[in-house]
Amino acid sequence: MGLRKDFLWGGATAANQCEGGYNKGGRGLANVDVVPIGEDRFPIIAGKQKMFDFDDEHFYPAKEAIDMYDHYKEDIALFGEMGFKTYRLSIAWSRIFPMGDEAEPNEEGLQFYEDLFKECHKYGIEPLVTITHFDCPMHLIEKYGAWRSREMIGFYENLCNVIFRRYKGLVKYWLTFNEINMILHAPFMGAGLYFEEGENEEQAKYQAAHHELVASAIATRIAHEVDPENQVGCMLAAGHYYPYSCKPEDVFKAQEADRENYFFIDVQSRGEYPAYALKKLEREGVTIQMEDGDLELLKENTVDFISFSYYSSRVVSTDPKVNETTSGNIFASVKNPYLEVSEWGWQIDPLGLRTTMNSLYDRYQKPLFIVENGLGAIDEPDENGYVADDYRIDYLAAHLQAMKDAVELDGVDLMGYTSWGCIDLVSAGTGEMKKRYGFIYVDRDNEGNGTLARSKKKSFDWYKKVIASNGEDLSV
Ligand code: P53
Repeated sequence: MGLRKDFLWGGATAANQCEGGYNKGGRGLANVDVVPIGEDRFPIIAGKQKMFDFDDEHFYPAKEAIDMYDHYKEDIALFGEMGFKTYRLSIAWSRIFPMGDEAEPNEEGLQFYEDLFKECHKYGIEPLVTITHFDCPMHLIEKYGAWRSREMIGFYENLCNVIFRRYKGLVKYWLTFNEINMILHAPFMGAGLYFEEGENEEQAKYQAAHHELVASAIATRIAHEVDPENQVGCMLAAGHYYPYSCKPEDVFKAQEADRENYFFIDVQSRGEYPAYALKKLEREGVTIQMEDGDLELLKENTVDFISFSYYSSRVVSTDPKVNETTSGNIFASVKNPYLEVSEWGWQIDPLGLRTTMNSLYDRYQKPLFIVENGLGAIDEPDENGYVADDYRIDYLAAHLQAMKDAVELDGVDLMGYTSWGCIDLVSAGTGEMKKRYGFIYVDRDNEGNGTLARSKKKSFDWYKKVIASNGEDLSV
């Protein structure tokens, strides 16, 4: 028993949260560059407040981030030292196509990732590549309105054609859209959507979602054509919804809340729009414009595996008196009285991971891949940059135990586990550096001060031992 012999242990990052070098190597400007830290961040990522370029009043953490653009060799060496079998990263679209709609790609951007992938292979690390992790070239937003436009499908297809061919033999695991359901919760960050006054937001979001779903199916088709070795996954911001009580209305509301997110994966994995979604969209007056052939494309090009992020379970209630919600999370949730919360108010629920894995496996019966999980916490380094992060080890050990239970006791087929932010990076939700997830500490603060020096935390050696024992030894 136990985990697969070839279990893919590793860590995950996203280009915009770690690379920096926002204008290096011919890279173009993207939505993720212009989201600042501070109180305006949320309305901006939600598409309610317009920020299409830098201004002088704000600090934009993604511009330099942790400068992995210039440190990737050192960072990948540290991943290798921990024994990573895989490293999940994303490609910055605007490094490959700076505007997004050019005919020819930017060679310097292509070369950057080629070098990076080769560096991974030096250590026996298999890259797991997210094609878009929240990023969209600004030019595509300004000229076409981002994913609300059908033309985006063609631009994304060009990107896929280029990268699948160029990286054939170097990359075989691909994810099409990071947390595709984020389009509903943070539409500017998730899909470049900024809403004009009076626009029907639901209509725009679901139309954009349709374009992403078609683009994802096309990507899957091309990936398989270019190299039969390629395996493509979807990516869901997962987290099972619990009813606050056993009141039937609460139970039904929890099912509806789950379906709002499953909708995307139902299309990507089963290849068709689920009946409940069609009915709901019809009731809400949302009409999705489709073209001939879209439904066939979706049906014929479903994903090979189901990947997802898991940080927390969620709770819903129909009782207006139950209104205490958790803070600090894009996914609003009723507070669960049985759970502890992180310093950012995220509820900590290892068993919820097992429940979530079972729900996904029951529903799709395809291999699962946990591509994000972890604890965002404040670290206090000593003068050598060492952090005794037992709280992080506790969180991860409990989640890995729940993950193993899902595999060993429930029979879920699991390909791998990549913990989020294996090296400290910029938070997507808040733009902070202070919210750290890594095994590797990076000397940089919320204002951009610091030497960018990397140092190992206590969890570094712990995770190395976990990987060496293929998850058998979770002890400190
Ligand atoms: P941060 C919210 C809820 C679930 C997943 O989040 C989320 C978010 C965004 O805040 O996003 C994923 O950095 C995402 C990563 C992100 C990570 O969760 O806000 O894929 O880019 O960094 C953690 O703590």
